[in-house]
Amino acid sequence: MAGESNGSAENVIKIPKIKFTKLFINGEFVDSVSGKTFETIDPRTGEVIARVAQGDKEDVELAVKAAREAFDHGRWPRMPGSERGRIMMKLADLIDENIEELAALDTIDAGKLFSMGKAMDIPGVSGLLRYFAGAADKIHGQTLKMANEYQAYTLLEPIGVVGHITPWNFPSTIFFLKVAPALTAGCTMIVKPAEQTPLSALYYAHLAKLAGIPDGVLNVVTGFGHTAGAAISSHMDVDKISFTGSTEVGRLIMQAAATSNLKAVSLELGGKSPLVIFDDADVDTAVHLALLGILYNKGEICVAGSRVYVQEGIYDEFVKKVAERAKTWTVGDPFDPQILQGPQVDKTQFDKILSYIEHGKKEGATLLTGGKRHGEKGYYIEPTIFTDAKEGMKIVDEEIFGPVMSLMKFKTVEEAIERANNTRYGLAAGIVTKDLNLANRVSRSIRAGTIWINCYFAFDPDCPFGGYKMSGFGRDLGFQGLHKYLQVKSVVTPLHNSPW
Ligand code: TXE
Repeated sequence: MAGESNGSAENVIKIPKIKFTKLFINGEFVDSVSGKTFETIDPRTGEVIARVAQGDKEDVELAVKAAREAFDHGRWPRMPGSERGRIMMKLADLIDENIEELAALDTIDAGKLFSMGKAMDIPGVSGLLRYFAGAADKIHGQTLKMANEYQAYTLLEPIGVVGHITPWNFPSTIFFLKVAPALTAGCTMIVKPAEQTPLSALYYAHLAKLAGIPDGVLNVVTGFGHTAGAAISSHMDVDKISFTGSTEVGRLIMQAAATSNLKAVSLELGGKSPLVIFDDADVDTAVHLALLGILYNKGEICVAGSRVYVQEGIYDEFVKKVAERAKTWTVGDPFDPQILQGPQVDKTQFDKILSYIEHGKKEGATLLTGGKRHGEKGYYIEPTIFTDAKEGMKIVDEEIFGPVMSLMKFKTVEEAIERANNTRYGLAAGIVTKDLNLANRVSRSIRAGTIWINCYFAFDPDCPFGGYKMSGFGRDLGFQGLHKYLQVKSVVTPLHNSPW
């Protein structure tokens, strides 16, 4: 597999040789203590790409020790912010020099579109690094005029050793959503990437070393969640966990934090985001946003617009057009530039999605498009749209994390708001209307961390992102994303001789 080429004659893409498969601890690539490895699979074929070191508790122990030493005695937290920023800029440049190889790694590991990786994901992470690098020398506290003849200032200090536990749907983006601000803050860290997609994280560790990030600051322990992940979240010397993944595991992580050292926790969890389309919307635009909202990254995105509510006046036209457009949506090899949707990440996710589709049929929803696997090899699923869906059905209430849209009709604005909020999740929502007053009113009424009006998936390093309700708490991106890796120290001095 490694070193092969792929794609049409005029667009030949070199599948990268896999260079990094070991744990990265204290600036070195090392085998796991047990010597065990696990397979990472190419979802286009189900074949093994490489065997990767399987980190466990003992390896986490070594990584935490290295990170602790680097935090307690090392240069990184103590160097001027401008110097940290300079090194992060260098890392961003190195990423830009390796865009194709990094994008290809995420394509073979996660089934992501190579074209998107090259144009968006990988340039996005170097942009993210530059955004946070620019903030590294602008971390300020406050001066406080206290009563009673004292004054105080606050220092913003790095929170310490951070454990980042990341999922497989955006292996590069989520790695840097967490690592970039934590580096800016002066933290040291252990990253445990998802077992499905360990390859790009190890490559980033290599680039971090080349950029000059000191040994021990950034450690990557590949392995499974219930072993390596659990060892990080219950570790007494880890000061904070930043997690993106399922709500179920988010709960386990909070429990582990509570029963160990009460480490700080931030969680970005699942979603079941509504897209609400009003009668005055341009139907073609609405169809485009609805399809993008559910099919982008094959629906494996926590903010997927999986519940689409369309007002009754345009419902029939919308249904007709969305079905026509979905049938032209191309599914196939994610290296092919003509393809819009690659394979689901792995067999587990593939089976999970197909089983939700079966539930949808059994529960009385009507299949408008799709509904089965695409092709005979790999984990491809047809873009699937259900009509006659309603709350109470599993396909409407639960996160599917696949290319499956539930389409529902509504009459009034109040009904739309109530149904949009009828979920345990609160990550994002979309609104499509030309009426600004209506858009503003509805956006204030929906309990979700991000509201997109007449757009979808509009992210920016400066725009905070995170959940309400059971979609978690804490924000990635923006200054809020930085502040979760900082803690506040108040330093108090008397204005005159202290009475104490
Ligand atoms: O997630 P897990 P899975 C949702 C989505 C998906 C479902 C299951 O609905 O179908 O979750 O996916 C690590 N202690 N999301 O099973 O298990 C694990 O190794 C510590 C939404 O892959 O939550 C991986 O690194 N860590 C989501 C990470 O947690 C543990 C993205 C995520 O895996 C652990 C992914 C444990 N006990 C899935 N168990 C989003 N919010 O974008 C697992 N992990």
